[in-house]
Amino acid sequence: MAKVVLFYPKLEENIEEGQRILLPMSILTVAAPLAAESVEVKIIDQRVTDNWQNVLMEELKKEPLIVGFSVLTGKQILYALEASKIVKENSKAFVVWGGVHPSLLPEQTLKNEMIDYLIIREGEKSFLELFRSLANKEDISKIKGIAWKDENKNIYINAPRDFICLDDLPDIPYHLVEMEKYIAEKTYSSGKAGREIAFYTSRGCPHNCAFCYNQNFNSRKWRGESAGRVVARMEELIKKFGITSFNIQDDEFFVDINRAKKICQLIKEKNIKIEIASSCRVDYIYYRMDDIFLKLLFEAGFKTLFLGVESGSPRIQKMIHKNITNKQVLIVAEKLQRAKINAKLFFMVGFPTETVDDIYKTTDSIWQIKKQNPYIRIPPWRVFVPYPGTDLYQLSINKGFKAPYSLEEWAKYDFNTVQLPWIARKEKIIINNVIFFVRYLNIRAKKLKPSFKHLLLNIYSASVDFRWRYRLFLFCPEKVIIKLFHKIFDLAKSLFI
Ligand code: B12
Ligand code: SF4
Repeated sequence: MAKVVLFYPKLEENIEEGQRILLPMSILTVAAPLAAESVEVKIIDQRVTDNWQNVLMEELKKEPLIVGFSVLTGKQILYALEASKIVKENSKAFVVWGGVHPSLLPEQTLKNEMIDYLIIREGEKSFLELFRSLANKEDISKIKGIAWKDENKNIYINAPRDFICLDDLPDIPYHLVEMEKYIAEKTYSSGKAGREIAFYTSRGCPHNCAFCYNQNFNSRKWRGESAGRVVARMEELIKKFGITSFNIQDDEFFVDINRAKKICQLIKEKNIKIEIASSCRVDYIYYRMDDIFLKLLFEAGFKTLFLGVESGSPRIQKMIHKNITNKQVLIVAEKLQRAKINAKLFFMVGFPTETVDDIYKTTDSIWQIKKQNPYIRIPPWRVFVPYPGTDLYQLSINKGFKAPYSLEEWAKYDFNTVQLPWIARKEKIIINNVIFFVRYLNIRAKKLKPSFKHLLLNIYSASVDFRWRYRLFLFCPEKVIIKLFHKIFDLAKSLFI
């Protein structure tokens, strides 16, 4: 029978030693229905495959019917294009792209001559049907959720497919990947030794954040797997791979609060000892979770929650439809502290129309939160990148942002290269300095081993408090010295350890 190769392209040029690599769930789940029908599937994850070109070439010799690629906006397009070119030049296989980027910009993506077909949005059913039709040389014009082009390069986008019921999906064929490559030996939440894996229990999100792909990709529709099945899948991973920690990657795990409660109760009833980290909206904790619920969460293993705060400026919060307030964030931080649940608060900067004053409102809000709970972690701010299909993408264009016009241009697109015309030189300096100094706010939240370096870091981080308290981010001459200091220590470490 015809065979299929599924390729997960790199996301960035270099993968650092010890860097966490998450399961390529997008292609594993697409492989599931094929594997259930005994179709031979080979997964190549470029991030973990040495000599991936040779591996791909070997697979092409076996004449697969399709080579499928999973593609997010940004650098992944570049690597997907490189590998698609190899497929086109060395085989007769059809090249099929799926994932967020092709789903958001199907016409522009399909114009590229390396690509034959696209799967738009969820891929499990559409890809299986496309595979069957191509294998049997049948008509594809009625397959829902795909895009294709004829000999004259006319592009056709078929009718969309309804969302899939997650409980109907076949088991994930973990045997198709080398699981050890995706099991982290430290938990993301507590940093303790363990065996952690990325885990998915739902898709989509009903909220309307103006920068988020959910507005378009999931049409703001949330779909959850039933509690029983979630816990059964956790037990399978614990049994087969010795997993002790689950890093939930759902867009929003807690949309159905009763399901979340049931999952926790099941974990407790079955006496499953695990750690869990997941994202959660601030307002969910504020309105829906009392101390009893948070105690249940903690007891079930939820030791860390990731909260998207994004901005401390009420104007920006409103503009991005975040629907939360700084007061809620403070109360939630306190609630989580009481429940002994760690919180990581995520912020973004560089929104269109954002001013220096808005940025300072965010630094003020971080300072308030840290004063109340120094153990709250604030990862470096992310710089806003306009993604197609979102409200802010259109606003960004209106404000002078030049959108990429081809797939090749999108391939160069990431937060390091995107030029946001509304960020003037002064804002840029402030943003870079805030991103640099945010790590020193976290130092006291870490339990560091005593050492000379950490003594100095502790002393220095105390002085950084001044910057946060008095908004001193424009002129930071000591940054150069600190960077040098870090370099010297890293060099000394590499020479003597
Ligand atoms: C895990 C994750 C990562 C991982 C990488 C993924 C991995 N496997 O290692 C890490 C942490 C490295 C990461 C990095 C980034 N990510 Co990310 N990430 C996610 C996350 C949380 C889960 C992805 C996932 O596995 N989903 C589950 C699978 C089942 O869904 P799926 O991938 O959509 O796949 C389905 C369909 O798309 C389709 N499909 C997908 N691929 C294919 C391939 C074929 C052949 C077929 C037929 C079908 C198909 O079928 C699948 C099943 O139905 C998503 C949000 C989310 N919950 O999905 C964000 C998300 C994908 N990330 C996003 C972003 C923005 C980033 C970053 C750019 C962030 C940043 N500023 O650094 C970076 C860099 C990525 C890049 N382009 O360079 C955006 C994507 C926006 C976009 N336009 O592409 C998302 C949607 C988050 C968001 N809310 O904005 N990310
Ligand atoms: S709550 Fe999170 S997942 Fe939902 S729309 Fe907002 S950013 Fe996206």
